[in-house]
Amino acid sequence: MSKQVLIRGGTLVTADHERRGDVLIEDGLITGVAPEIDAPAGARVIDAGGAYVMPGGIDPHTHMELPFMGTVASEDFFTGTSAAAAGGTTMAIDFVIPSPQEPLLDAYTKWRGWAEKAACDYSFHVAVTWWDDSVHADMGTLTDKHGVNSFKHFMAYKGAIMCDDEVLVNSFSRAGELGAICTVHAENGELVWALQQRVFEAGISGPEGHPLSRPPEVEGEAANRAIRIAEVLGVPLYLVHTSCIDALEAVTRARLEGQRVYAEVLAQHLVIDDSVYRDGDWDRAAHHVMSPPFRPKHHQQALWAGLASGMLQTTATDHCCFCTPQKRMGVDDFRKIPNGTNGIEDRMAVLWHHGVRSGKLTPSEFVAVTSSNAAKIFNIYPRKGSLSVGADADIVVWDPNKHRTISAATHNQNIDFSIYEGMEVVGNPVYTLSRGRVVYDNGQLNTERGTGRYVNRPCHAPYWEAQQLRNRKVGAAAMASVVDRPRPTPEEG
Ligand code: URQ
Ligand code: ZN
Ligand code: ZN
Repeated sequence: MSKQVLIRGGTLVTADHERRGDVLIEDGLITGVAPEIDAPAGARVIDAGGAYVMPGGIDPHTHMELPFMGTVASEDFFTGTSAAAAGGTTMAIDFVIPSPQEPLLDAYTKWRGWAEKAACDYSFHVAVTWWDDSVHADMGTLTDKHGVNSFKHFMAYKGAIMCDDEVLVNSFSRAGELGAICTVHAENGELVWALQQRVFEAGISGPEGHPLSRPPEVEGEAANRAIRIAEVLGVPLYLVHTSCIDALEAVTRARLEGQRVYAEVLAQHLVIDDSVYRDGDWDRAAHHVMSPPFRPKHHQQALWAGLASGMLQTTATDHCCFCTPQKRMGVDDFRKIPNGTNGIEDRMAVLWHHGVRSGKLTPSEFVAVTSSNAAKIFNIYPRKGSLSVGADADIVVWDPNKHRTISAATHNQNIDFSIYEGMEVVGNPVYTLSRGRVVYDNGQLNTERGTGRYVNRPCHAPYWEAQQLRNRKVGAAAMASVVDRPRPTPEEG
């Protein structure tokens, strides 16, 4: 297979601008970007006339083969990264999720083993699900030796992987020392637990009970709490799957005050609403059981505005697949339905169709929110998320007029349903390249087990020192206001 590829005659789109041009790829890297490049002898030439040439998508939130709620997600690292390629995504940032008391390094090693079968590049956020001195130490080893620069915290899932405030404060502080970023699943797990009991005891056992136990206020409270804890500790924060106005308001307030808060929205929360829980079909409603749940439709307009305005910086899928028989584990009790949906193959097309074709996003903004912003936040730009010379040749050739009707009957995801079943999307990939390999070739999936590589993500040390400096100033000013405060005389009382 040729080690050289020339992508010719397309419109090159980066997060900054669009221009006509050619891209030359050699040995997995971009070696030339120019208005016109002559094809080297023996190079494969891809005609991109009439198409967009963009950085491959980066999905910063996936869960391949996750052991969760008594079962294991049906999508593994090979099938999931293959489906990603079919949809124009060339990198997934997945999650190592240690069980409480499980050493972080043991869990990390386990997940690295699972991911060796991947067909596109990948990396890992590492979840902090418990705390003691060994966790403190392992976080340091993971940043220093294993290229981890982000630590996840689940504020929901009481009795399983939920963090209380003590863990949040310890872990956020440690991440701050290391120059790593903290990410959170922001739902108040105590409220969810209490509401689940009340809904179930009121006689509601079906999937329609799921959203009733996790209203937007439950997400808004946790989002604001995480933001405030990060503010006081002076650490950057990233909220995953921001699904509602309540959480978006907390993010917006913080960002407008200059706090370094990033936020992600899932493609599905932008286009699917909570009516899916009420259409009477148990399986279909259970297919949509994920957390945070799908929301009343009016939240979508705010999320699109958040994305267009820059208050939300990234899009993801939270791809965490459980087939219908697995969902039926909760047939008598919605609290037992494994939480998660598909989406890695559809994110880019859903965002193009509903975002770019509707005028909400420009092609450059599309590239920013599907690839470049995630690369910048998680410190792998411009190696990933760009069309720069020297970058990995992770590229998607995008036909803005290619039609597809999304269906489980034709998708590549290893799951027996699709939350987007029947959705018509115009704008789809024609070619996807993963470090120069044509892994999706005009409709033909050409992925190979094990060709994906683990991507090290260095910490943001330089920017972090500035944050610490600010924090020390804030701290010193606060102390001064207490220590130097004029003391009332005994007479004044
Ligand atoms: O909460 C998550 O992000 C994981 C466990 C996937 N499931 C979900 O419902 N979002
Ligand atoms: Zn989550
Ligand atoms: Zn998740």
